[in-house]
Amino acid sequence: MLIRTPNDIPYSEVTPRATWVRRREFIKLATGAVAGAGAGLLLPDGEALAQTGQKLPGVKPSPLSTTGEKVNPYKDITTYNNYYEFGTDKADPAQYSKNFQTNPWTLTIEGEVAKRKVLGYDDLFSMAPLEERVYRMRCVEAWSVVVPWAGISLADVLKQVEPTPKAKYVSFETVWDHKAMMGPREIGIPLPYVDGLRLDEAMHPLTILAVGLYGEKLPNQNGAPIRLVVPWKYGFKGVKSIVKIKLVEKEPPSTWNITNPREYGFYSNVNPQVDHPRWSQATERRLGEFLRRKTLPFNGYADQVASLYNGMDLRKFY
Ligand SMILES: Nc1nc2c(c(=O)[nH]1)N[C@H]1C(S)=C(S)[C@@H](COP(=O)(O)O)O[C@H]1N2
Ligand SMILES: [Mo]
Repeated sequence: MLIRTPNDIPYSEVTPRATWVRRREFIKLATGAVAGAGAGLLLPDGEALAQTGQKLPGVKPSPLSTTGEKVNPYKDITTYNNYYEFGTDKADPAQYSKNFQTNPWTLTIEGEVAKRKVLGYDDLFSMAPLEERVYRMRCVEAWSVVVPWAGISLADVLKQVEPTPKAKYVSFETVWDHKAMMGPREIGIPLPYVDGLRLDEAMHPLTILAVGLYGEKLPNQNGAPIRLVVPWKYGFKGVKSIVKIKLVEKEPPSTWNITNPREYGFYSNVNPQVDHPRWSQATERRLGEFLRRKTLPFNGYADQVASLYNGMDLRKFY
């Protein structure tokens, strides 16, 4: 069984955190019941390890990380993307987002809040501790990926703007950079890309604003410099490159719901029992794997989040 390849060495020197995640998973496997040829797959291949080199200092591991699953290689996470503003093929965002400028960046948090804030990129790091959250991510198109995000708790950020009693929902808006991005007619969805959460979903401890992955700043194709991550919902709720967060009274619009309301609802919780009108949601293909996996209710986070939806008919509120 191959444990270490020469390619591991430069990688471990660049990003010790990511290596730690990988090694932890390896140890678990090597000492557990699972063994055999499959174990070699746990280590991403050397090709996968080229990173941006923009290390994020002080990323602390979080107990809210998903354990017991192989983290996908950097290459899977950064070359198979949905970011329609840069093209609708999975390889487009990595290729066409290179000229997108994310520095300087301004994030405005406004609406039903006592303390409206206009934040620069660096201000984010003073709002809440930067944590590594390893999450399973499930796209509505039935593929999934495990990502070691670096991010901050959205709840910590929202508490600081002091939502008013009228605030019931939170809306998120992507930048629309006409110079670097395509237009609505070319990609078939209205822009800027928007989506939202109920306030209690936004305040849930699993919900984060991600600024990095594998211990480094987010690559443009993954939503640099800041994007939403809600691991129990379909991936499209994860608004990328956010410029505005607005607390509002009524359920905010969502790009996919506007585009096709029959296929995409507001809640979009991962639910293997409610099929997409054009395909089953019962199983998924994990990037890098051949056999399909069963999709779990709430993407495996039911213990933490199912109570948010007590008494709701999740077929109606899809
Ligand atoms: N602005 C914007 N955000 C977006 C999208 C998009 O096209 N534009 N695609 C969504 C979809 S469908 C998914 S699955 C995730 C993909 O995130 P990833 O590329 O980091 O895996 O981003 C979501 N956020
Ligand atoms: Mo998606």
